[in-house]
Amino acid sequence: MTAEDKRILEDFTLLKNDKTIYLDSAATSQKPDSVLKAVEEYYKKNNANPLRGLYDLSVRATDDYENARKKVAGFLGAKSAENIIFTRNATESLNLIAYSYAIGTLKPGDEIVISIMEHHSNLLPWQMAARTTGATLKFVECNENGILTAEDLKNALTENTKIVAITQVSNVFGCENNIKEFAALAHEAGAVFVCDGAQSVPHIPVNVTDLDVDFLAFSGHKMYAPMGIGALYAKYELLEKMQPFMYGGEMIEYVTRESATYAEIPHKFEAGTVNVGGAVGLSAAIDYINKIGFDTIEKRENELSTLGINLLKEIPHVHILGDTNPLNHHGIITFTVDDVHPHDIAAILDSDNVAIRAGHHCAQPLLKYMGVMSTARASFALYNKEDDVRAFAESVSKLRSRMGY
Ligand code: 7TS
Repeated sequence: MTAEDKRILEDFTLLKNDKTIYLDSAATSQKPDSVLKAVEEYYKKNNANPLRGLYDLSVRATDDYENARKKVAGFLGAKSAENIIFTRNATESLNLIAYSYAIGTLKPGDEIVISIMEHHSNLLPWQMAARTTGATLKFVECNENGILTAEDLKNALTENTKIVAITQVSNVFGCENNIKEFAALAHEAGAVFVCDGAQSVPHIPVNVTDLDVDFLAFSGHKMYAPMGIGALYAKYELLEKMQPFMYGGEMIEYVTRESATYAEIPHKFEAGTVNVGGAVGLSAAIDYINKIGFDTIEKRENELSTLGINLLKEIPHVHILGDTNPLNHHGIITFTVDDVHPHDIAAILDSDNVAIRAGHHCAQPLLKYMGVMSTARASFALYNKEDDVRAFAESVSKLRSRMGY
């Protein structure tokens, strides 16, 4: 363990104390103590129902919540805090776009274009929107290494394309799509561009203004924040056209028996009592990322991906999905082993305390397209170290013999 490994591990009590070699950060990350402390401090010092109270404690809770919104806006390079809507997670953010934007704007004959590598959360909302409006859902396919080209996207776009929704980093391949170029193509075709940032925002600097995306969805829990908090970035002129997603308290201005006027953007899209503790935790997670710096995060994750891929390549009967370039994996290695079911891979690795994911990774159409039913996936974050990757590869190397081959 290097001095830097040790220093970073000090920040994560669970990892320091637990025997688990945690390689499932694409599912959810572990949380640094600074995030846990910020949430605890909020509940110990400032907890009240925000946004409606006229007393000091509620004003403090409101300030915590709105400061977290400003922090997210700054982190993503958004023009204003009004561009940020707090949600539970990326899934809710994507559903918000589908319900509040897509359903209100799409007509029969319109087209929604997504890629074959989308997580179900960036697929099912569009299936629903297409079903509801009579629009058509179209897929752009990637090559066998998970590469999606601008040319492929361009060929799928027509004058009927109204929404293009694509992930920035695939949760299966770990590869990064050229979102800036894709968004420009969508705009040329007269469509809005939705970016699923669930797997990118935790790992690379993402600037929504530079990328010129219309919407970006992400989850806090994959980026060192608590579960139950996420956000949607949206351009203001689009938010102005959108209907509320959910209706009830906190999102209204004035209510009569028959009708209501709604609160200003962004509160119009945040019905019910909001998750202040989560927002405070997300804000602390952003502070933590900024303190470490994306340079360090990317460097460590790239080193771990490179080591993992190089070690796995040496093991007979192991097949790695995705780009042959380890630098295009963003801490994700998805693989299969001949004759061993991914669930057995995960169970055997677990007996060596190595925690990985096995299954379809909520990307069933992609796995079908790739001709596999199920795969195993190791995913790394800042707190992983070379020893973790070596233990993982060692365990994988013994899999087949332990299965009796
Ligand atoms: N989009 C992508 C690209 C994802 O990887 C995930 C979650 C989501 C959206 C949904 O995020 P949520 O926080 O709303 O659930 N991906 C995974 C995964 O790969 N393993 O577990 C969850």
